Amino acid sequence: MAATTCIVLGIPVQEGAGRLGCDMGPSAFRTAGLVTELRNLGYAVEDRGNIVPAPQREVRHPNGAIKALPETVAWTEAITEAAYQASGDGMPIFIGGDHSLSAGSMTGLARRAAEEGRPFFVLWLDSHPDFHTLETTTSGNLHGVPMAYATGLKGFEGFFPSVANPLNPQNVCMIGIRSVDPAERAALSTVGVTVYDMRAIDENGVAPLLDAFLKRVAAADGILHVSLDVDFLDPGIAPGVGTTVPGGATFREAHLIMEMLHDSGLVRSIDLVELNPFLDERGRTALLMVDLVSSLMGRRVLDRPTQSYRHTPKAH
Ligand code: EXY
Ligand code: MN
Ligand code: MN
Ligand code: MN
Repeated sequence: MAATTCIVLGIPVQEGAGRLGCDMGPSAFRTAGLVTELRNLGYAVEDRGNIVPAPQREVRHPNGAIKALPETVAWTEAITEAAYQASGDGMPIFIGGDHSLSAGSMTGLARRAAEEGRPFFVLWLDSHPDFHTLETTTSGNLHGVPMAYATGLKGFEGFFPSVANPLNPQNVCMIGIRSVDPAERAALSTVGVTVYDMRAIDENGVAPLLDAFLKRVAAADGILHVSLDVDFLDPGIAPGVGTTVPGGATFREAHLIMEMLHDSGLVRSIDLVELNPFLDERGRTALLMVDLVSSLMGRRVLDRPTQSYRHTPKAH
């Protein structure tokens, strides 16, 4: 089995989301057996507990849509540093927490990739591109900005740390997109992010879309980070998230992506974000996310004995 040590990092942030509840995400992932599942697959696992952002001073932003902005400079710096350190010790698995945490995970990982002299790539599995700046967001919810921030768009100065190693948007592939605001669409059209919306999946299936991207990563000797937002999945199988959008990825589309990622050997880290246990049904969404991680980490379809599938509610 892989010598990789999995470094589990809980980041219980919820201020970036429009609803409370994501701060319970790390606990739900642990309750769903994430660590045990990884150890059963033969990995050494170091659970580093939770990074709990210091109490945030409230700061005001000129964009009136942004409610009292938690002081995200200190918050993001803490996550960035933890991500940088963890990526030097093994495979970081960031368990959130809302998607604003990826502003820190991606910038910390990008710093590590830059030090290794290798290009940094991101596979973004989400119904949203999260490509707003603090000036364009109309909701004021910071989980809608991390990719714009990490790729170095302007409009974050003074409210987020400056980005030392901006992510090249041409090294980003988004799959599952089906909810985009006009400002995001305009910004995305100019920077070269590869965006596969749900129709691209409907017409092609996930395999050729992902295969083309993985070939680019491999050809560039790149380092790949996966950012998996629960709302990538269809709400029918993953209700435990505050921003559900109908028409999402099926169970098998999601697992096929994870199995292909494992086979590629390119993945160095993953974010598991936006799980909201308060909206879930008996841990069903957390269990599905852990099941997807098992596929990412090497469990094969044929390794699924009858009792292993824990997501179907007991028939009686
Ligand atoms: N684009 C909308 C906004 O900016 O509020 C919705 C963002 C949802 C973000 C979730 C984490 O993916
Ligand atoms: Mn997201
Ligand atoms: Mn989303
Ligand atoms: Mn049967």
